[in-house]
Amino acid sequence: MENIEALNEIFSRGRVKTDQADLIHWGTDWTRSFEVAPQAVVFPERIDELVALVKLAREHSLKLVPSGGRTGLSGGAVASNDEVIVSFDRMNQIHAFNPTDRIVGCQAGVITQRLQEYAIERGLFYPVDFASSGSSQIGGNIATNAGGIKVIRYGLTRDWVAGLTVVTGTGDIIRCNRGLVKNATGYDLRHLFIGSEGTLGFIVEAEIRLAPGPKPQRVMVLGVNELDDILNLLQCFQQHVVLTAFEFFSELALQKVTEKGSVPRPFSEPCAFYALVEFDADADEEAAIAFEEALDRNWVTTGVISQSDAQAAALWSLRENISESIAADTPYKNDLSVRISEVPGFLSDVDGIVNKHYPDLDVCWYGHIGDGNLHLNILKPESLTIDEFFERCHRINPELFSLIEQRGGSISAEHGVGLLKREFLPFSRSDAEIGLMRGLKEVFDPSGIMNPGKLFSV
Ligand code: 2HG
Ligand code: ZN
Repeated sequence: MENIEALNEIFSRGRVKTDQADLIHWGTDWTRSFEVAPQAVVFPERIDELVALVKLAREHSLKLVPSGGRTGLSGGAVASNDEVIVSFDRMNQIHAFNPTDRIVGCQAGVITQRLQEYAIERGLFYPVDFASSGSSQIGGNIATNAGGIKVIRYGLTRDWVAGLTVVTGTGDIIRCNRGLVKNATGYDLRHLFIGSEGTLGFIVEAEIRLAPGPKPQRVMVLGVNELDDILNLLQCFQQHVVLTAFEFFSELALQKVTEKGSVPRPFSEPCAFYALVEFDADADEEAAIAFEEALDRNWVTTGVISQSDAQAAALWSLRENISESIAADTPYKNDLSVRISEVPGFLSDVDGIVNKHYPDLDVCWYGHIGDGNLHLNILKPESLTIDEFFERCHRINPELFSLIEQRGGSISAEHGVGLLKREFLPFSRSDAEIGLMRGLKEVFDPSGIMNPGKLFSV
């Protein structure tokens, strides 16, 4: 009660919520599988309020969970232990744009899609894109270094962050890099905060660089019968065309999307896998050559090419709607990555594990395979409870993650570690690295108030 009164003093005008429905709403993300038990949600509008909140939290041992669009898939924004959730919903302004620098200044709560539209209105492009861009917030994207569907050409969120303003767990406000292209003045703290999952402080504002407006795009969906051929196809296309995207998905993933009725199959012939390829429309001829070559080598069996933006969008829906279409199956999510050159061996490793451990379960394969990133979703059968099912998947993880470790890969390519993957972090980071990460946390957040329990256990 005392805490709530103190919070009400900082966040006047009803910006503290404690109703159970609000706690559940703001205290969870798209994982939906963790217990949610925060004590309050607050809605800052200014940086000085966050500084005051950090001070209060340090004095009263309050734990703070930064919260954006809550579209995360690893429990990074879940509040399950009496925390105060700090929602950025009211810090959602774009406040600066400089066409010479091509930099937008915005608050952390700006919705990703709004930033994309803002760029397009100025003839420019914010190229980080994914299915949840209509509700995810830029601060959350930065906190997980979000990737998405155009990484093969444009890179990750990290590549577009030119400056960051953060409030650390010590209550200091720091402005990192300030939009500079060149800045050789020692440690670039901006990059520590990118991907830090809210464990070092609050990302409150960002300076985001924009790309030149893209050329019109063309999309192909191709049928592939063998897993191995997906990589052959990637190389074949890359020899002829600069790709904007190279995605893949399995027949089960396609069935899950088309069952919902809003998009038809790309062609009637069912294939084991499908590749979605996107490139500049003026490279049509080169793409046709790549397609012919792939047909000759039996790497593809059939394909379609978009003839309009509407068709391109429909083909994209086949890939982008997968995550939502399988949500009702309570999937256990794996977000794995290896170097591109390791992908063929890695896919066969994963295939072995799936056949050995999940012969009785539906396994949905898809992902950004052009970046070496596989989203392997195991679907929960009705016969198992969520706990039984997750326990079974967790038991198999060490074997799967050992293979990732041997190939020098990552147990979380783009979704983050959060609560879901924290016990498996040592498969991707050495003891020495984790020790240093903990040391950095101690420096930026000596009282342990910032998103405790995420990334590593406390
Ligand atoms: C995607 O690529 C998202 O669609 C979600 O990263 C992946 O649901 C998933 O596992
Ligand atoms: Zn993804």
